[in-house]
Amino acid sequence: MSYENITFEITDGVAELTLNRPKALNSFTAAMHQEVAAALSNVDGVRCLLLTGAGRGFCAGQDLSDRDPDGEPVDLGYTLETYYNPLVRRLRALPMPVVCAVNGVAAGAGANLALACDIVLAARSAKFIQAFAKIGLLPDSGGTWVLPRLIGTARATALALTADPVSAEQAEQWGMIYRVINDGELMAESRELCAHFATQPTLGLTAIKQAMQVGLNNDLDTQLDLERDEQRRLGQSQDYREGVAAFLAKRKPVFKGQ
Ligand code: T3D
Repeated sequence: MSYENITFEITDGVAELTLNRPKALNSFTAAMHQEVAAALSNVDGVRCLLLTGAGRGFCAGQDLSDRDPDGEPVDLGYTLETYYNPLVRRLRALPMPVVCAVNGVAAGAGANLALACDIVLAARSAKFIQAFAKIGLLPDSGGTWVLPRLIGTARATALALTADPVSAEQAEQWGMIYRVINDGELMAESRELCAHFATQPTLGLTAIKQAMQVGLNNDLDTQLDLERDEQRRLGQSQDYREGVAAFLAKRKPVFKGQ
């Protein structure tokens, strides 16, 4: 499939998806949503996904020029149900680590899509803005769920109410993202991390991602049972055998993701 609003390439087990409407800070139109959804349904054999944006921004959320304030009100519940919610669910359910390289401003749904990824790296000049309050909306794309969990209710509520920008450095200090990287090094470091994941035991990485996602909402007994069941399953994998064999033989493991 050819794309007009994104670029999507798979190389050596790493899929790189770039939001590519830089003139509008990669804000989402229905067409871009459809292309992202198509790309994310085409990831068989992929062992890591890298999500980033073209140009100076990562993503400014919904393209507001698609909304006509003088016309009939659009059913925003419909657009969330049709586009944003499935995208958040898909990113979290993908069976491989999803790394987000936030190359510039991430605003509105753009900020929360970044936070839906497993690992968020951000350029030092990037910022995160819960822009919704400025146009009379509330944070969507999982913002009201993920933000309090990452940075606590006090900061999450204040950011949502004020739409204050948060610098990448502040986001790292608060635990909202994993790491800040100098602007010129962001893509090389993000690609290096993804290339590393593509050589790792993918079944185990998927289990880690999924256990972490449910862990915060489970009680300890439920989570201990889950760890037991997953460890039992992973103990049957080829990659587990390979990891132990390589350790004992003092050689580098060759993981196949099986
Ligand atoms: O509608 C639904 O379906 C419901 C779902 C909603 C989800 C949402 O995401 S709602 C929130 C929508 N997003 C926003 O409210 C953010 C709007 N943008 C901004 O506040 C600012 O652009 C930024 C803070 C992100 C960046 O500011 P700055 O000063 O760095 O850049 P700029 O000059 O404002 O923007 C550069 C260009 O991108 C500019 O176009 P121009 O003048 O050069 O032709 C600007 O209009 C365009 N742009 C930026 N954001 C959007 C956009 N165009 C359309 N939609 C945008 N969201």
